[in-house]
Amino acid sequence: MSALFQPFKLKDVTLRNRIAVPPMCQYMATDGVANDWHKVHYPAIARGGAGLVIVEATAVAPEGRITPACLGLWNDAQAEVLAPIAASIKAAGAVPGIQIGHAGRKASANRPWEGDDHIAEGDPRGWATISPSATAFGANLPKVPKAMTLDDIARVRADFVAAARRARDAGFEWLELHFAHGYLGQSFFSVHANQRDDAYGGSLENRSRFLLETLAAVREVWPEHLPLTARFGVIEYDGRDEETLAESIALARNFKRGGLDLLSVSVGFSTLQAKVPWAPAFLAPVAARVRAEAGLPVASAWGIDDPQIADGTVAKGQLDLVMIGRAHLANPHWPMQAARTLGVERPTWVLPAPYAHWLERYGTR
Ligand code: FNR
Ligand code: 536
Repeated sequence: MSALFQPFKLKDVTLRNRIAVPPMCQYMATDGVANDWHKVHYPAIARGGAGLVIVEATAVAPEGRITPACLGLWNDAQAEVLAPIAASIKAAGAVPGIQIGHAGRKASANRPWEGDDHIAEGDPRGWATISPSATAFGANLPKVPKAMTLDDIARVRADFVAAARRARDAGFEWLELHFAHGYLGQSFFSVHANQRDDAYGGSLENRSRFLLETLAAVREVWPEHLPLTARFGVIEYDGRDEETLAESIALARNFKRGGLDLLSVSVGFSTLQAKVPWAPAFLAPVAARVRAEAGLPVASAWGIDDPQIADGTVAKGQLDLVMIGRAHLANPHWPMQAARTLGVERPTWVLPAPYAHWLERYGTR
């Protein structure tokens, strides 16, 4: 029996299998509002059979967008358009999730196919960025952010809470806090971005503070019966990986104590000095270590597009959920095809009766 096609229960939510579509920015929104593209993209992918579909990084505040075309959830008009998208993912048989975040010093950028760099100074499309410290990421992202005041920190925490409340009311059943990829949450944790000398910088406890306080504040409004998760870069591949991993596992334990239900294990991307060992499923053993040592269910992604490899990560107990990103863009029916490849007998786990009935007779190949 395929491990990948076993259901997964977390809190009161049951996924039909272990395949999750990770958040993937579409860079197609206007003023943070979703449109017809998002209305076709998300249900189309959900229709392919994944258990969970997480809507792309959605900014909790205007200055937290990566690009001017990113989604937002800082006003009710944005939530109003996301509600039917959540419903459509659910109608297609997947659990609707959303990732909320703040891009910090990596915000105010051009779309990947329009340069992938910071919007030039003086261009009215850009805006001032904020980060724990006034240190730029560098290279294509040279803009120097403003170091956040304690008021800024309190305000962004409140923005996360307001966005979580809107996500809840819009019908999302799975919330992911974006604390990864060199954006704001990751930047508080990372010594590459955080040089503060107050309660939010320095020691591991202080560098964890923004993330744990934000989790605690969101936990207050996110329903107890629904999964509250985070994506976090546990490793930078910057040469001090054992130290970073030990700190990350300590943070993961605190996340668990703070009511987090699952950690999506990713890479920090906080420094240009990183040497990421790209290879199929290279992060799975790292995620497995976090899973074992922190005692939290984990999801992970990166370079998993082979059904056997995906199945193996679950069968070996490395991952609870396998995130299949770019392969879903190439083939929205990746899960259906994977089921066939892995010899899963009846595809009815994904097919609603009007399809299943006819395919039983017509054959599915
Ligand atoms: C991403 N990724 C990403 N990650 C995240 O946490 N939030 C996001 O909004 C995005 N956006 C995004 C857009 C696009 C176009 C890509 C390709 C990637 C990272 C993504 O979730 C995933 O981790 C990676 O793509 C690696 O998985 P795959 O693609 O190798 O399966
Ligand atoms: C993956 N990406 C993550 C994004 C958007 C763009 C691409 C996100 O989390 N919103 C990535 C991040 C850093 C380096 C390489 C790839």
